[in-house]
Amino acid sequence: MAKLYLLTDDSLEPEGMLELYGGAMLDGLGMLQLRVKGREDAVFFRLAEELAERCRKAGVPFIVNDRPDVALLVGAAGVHLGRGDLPVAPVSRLLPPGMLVGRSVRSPSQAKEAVRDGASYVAVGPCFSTPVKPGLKPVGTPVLQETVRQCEAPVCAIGGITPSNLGRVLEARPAYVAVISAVSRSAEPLRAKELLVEALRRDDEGGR
Ligand code: TZP
Ligand code: MG
Repeated sequence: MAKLYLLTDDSLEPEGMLELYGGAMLDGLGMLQLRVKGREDAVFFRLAEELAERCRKAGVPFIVNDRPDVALLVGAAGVHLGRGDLPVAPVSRLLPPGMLVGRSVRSPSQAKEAVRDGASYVAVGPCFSTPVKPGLKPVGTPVLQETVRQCEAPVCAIGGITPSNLGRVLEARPAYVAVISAVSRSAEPLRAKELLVEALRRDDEGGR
């Protein structure tokens, strides 16, 4: 069954972020990623520490975006590295065995390279155009499908995923479906998350 991988919306203020993601939002998630841009390290660290603790209590793996040092310091389940971040190989040598290293990719060949370098999962996207990364050309679901087919590690679909295109995403059988705005910019974020979790469960039951 595909699991919901929720990323924090970096347009929120730190307090709003804790409030939105630190409670009932964690129920039913496959993973939570702290994604923060342009904040002081002290602010990033405090958010990471707090969300790591809340995820531990909720039993949700907690991933820190961009920063292996912060992931290590707060005892996160792993780190996610984008195309412009540190390379996968040295980071996976640095982190203790069992800590996850995720990598963003745009093609099956990038996915296979990331896994060779030690990535634990790859995130393919953006699958569709997204307000979060407006300059990035979507890769489309055929690339997602091909990556799932060729890559040995779990594949996460990301970018512009909404309830209305979720069906097309799930046809590719990703291990994770990642979203930001489908939850955070919905009128009822908690309800939007619940509906996504429910849709993933229904898809799983339909497929068995
Ligand atoms: N990486 C690729 S697309 C994306 C990231 C962080 C943005 C995902 O946000 P949304 O709102 O689910 O499109
Ligand atoms: Mg990054």
